[in-house]
Amino acid sequence: MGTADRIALDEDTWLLVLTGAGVSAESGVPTFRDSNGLWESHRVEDVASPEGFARDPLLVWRFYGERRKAAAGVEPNEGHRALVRAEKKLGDRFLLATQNVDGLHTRAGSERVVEMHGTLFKTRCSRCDRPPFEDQDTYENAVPGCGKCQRPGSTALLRPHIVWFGEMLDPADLHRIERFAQSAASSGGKLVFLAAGTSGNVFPAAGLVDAARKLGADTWLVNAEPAENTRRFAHFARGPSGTLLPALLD
Ligand code: BV8
Repeated sequence: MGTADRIALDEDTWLLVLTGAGVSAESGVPTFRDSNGLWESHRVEDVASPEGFARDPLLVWRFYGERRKAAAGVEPNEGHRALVRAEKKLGDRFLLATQNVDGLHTRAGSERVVEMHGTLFKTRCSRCDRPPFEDQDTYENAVPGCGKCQRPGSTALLRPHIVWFGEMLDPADLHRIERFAQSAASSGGKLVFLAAGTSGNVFPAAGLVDAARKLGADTWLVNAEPAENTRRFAHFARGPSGTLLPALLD
C-alpha cells in the first residue's frame, strides 16, 4: 500500500472516480452502515428490492420519501467540490461514477457523472416504458399509480427511479464507464482509479477496481475505515473525504 500524498493531474492523466455513501456523510446524509432511524428497523434489501416493493409498496415509498426530504435539505461538501475542480481541470479525461442517489455531485457542479444506482429525484412506472420524470413528492399516505398505462382494474404503481438489489444496472451506464477506462488505456496516458466513501460491498461497483487494475491503472481508496476490498488498491488514504479529496486532488 503506497503512501504517496497526492494524485498528479497532468496533461496525460485520466481520472475515473467511484463514490459511495461516505462522500455524502459530511453533508449529513446517513450512510448504509452507520445509518439510523428507518434503516435500522429494515434490512436495506427489504426496502431497496423489487420483492420488498411488491410486498409493501407504501413502506418502500415511505423509505424513499424520507430520503427525498432529507436529501433536499443538505448541501454538497468539500469532497464534492474537490471533484468538481478535478473535472474542470481534466475535462473529458475525467469521469465520475457514483453509487449515490442523493444528487449532491450534480448540485456541487459535477457534469460528467454516471448515477449507477439511479436517483432519488426521479419516479417511473413499474410497468410501462414512460420515461422517468423529475419528482419531489414523498407519498407518505398513498402509493401513486401510473396515469398513462391505467387499465380498468389494474393500476400500475409508480416507483422510485432507483436500481434495487437484484436489479440490473443500466447497460448504457456500464458501457460508458468501460469505454472511458479503455480510451484512457489506449491513449497511452495514465489511468488513475480513485474510489471514495465506499465500503466495497456492493457489486458491480465494487468490482471496478479490478477492471481498472487490468487496464494498468494506479488505484487509490479514500475511506474513513478499511473497505471490503481495500487490498485491491495500491494506495489507501484513511480519513474523511471532505478533507482528503481536496488534499489529494488540488
Ligand atoms: C446486480 C440503491 C444482479 C438503493 C443500491 C456479486 C457478488 C456478491 C453479490 C452480488 C454480486 N452481483 C450482484 C450481487 C447482488 C447485489 C450485491 O452486490 N449485494 C451485496 C450486498 C453483497 N448487487 C446487486 O443486486 C446489483 N444488481 O448485480 O444485478 C443481476 C445480475 C444478472 C441478472 C439480474 C440481476 C444492484 C446493486 C445496486 C443496489 N442499489 N442503491 C438505495 O440507495 O436506496 S446499493 C446501495 O449500497 C447504495 O448505492 C450505496 O451507495 C451502496 C452502499 O454502499 P456504499 O456506498 O459503499 O455505502 P456504505 O454505507 O456501505 O459505505 C460507506 C463507506 O463510507 C463506509 O466504508 C464508511 O467507512 C465510509 N465513510 C463514512 N463516512 C465517511 C466515509 N469515508 C470517507 N469520508 C467520510 N466522511
